[in-house]
Amino acid sequence: MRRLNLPKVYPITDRWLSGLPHAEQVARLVAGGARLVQLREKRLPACAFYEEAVEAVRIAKARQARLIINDRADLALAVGADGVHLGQDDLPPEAARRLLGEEAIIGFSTHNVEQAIAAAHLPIDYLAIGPIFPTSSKENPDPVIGLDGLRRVCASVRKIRDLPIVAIGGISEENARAVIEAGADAVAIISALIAEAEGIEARTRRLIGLLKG
Ligand code: 3NM
Repeated sequence: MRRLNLPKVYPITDRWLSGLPHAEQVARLVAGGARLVQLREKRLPACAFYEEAVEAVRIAKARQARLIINDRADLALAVGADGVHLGQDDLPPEAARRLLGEEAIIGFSTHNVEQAIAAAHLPIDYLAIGPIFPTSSKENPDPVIGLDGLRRVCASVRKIRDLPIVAIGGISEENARAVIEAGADAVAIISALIAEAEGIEARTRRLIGLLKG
């Protein structure tokens, strides 16, 4: 399987936190330089999320950015997104792969070393691990694993396979460099980028600049 080339900064949208439609968040994130964005929606009915996702895909494609849909392989397929990000309780990655095909990006959430080791054997393009730090953007988050937990996950997974690793949970301008130095290929971020509608573009550009090189 090819190795996905992940940009270091992987923003995730949140309509309720930002107060903005997903497409508008994507427009601002991409204007700030984001090359890969995930749409995450836990509350809107599928028909409403579908409409927003169609528009978000249009905006991302126009700027050559890639778009991933959280949880829903069916929606990813329906809107022509670049891939899907699956949780432990979603459609299994093998099934999503059958639906979306070899070219799709499939990401998978893990929350401890055991889950990460199991995930390394799945047909996925990147593995997410978290929460690294405390987060208030997710309901019922798993226990925080810290930078030491992240290092352990990176070491264990890479013994099995050269799989890109995305760190998530409580990552900000203050700690993002330490997360990359601990072994993550990328940082996935909600609140530090989009919790305030004002300044999304500038914060994205600043974080990308901080992690350059
Ligand atoms: N997943 P913020 S933590 C969506 O542990 C999500 O898998 C997590 O938001 C996991 O950047 C999390 O605001 C929330 O902390 C990330």
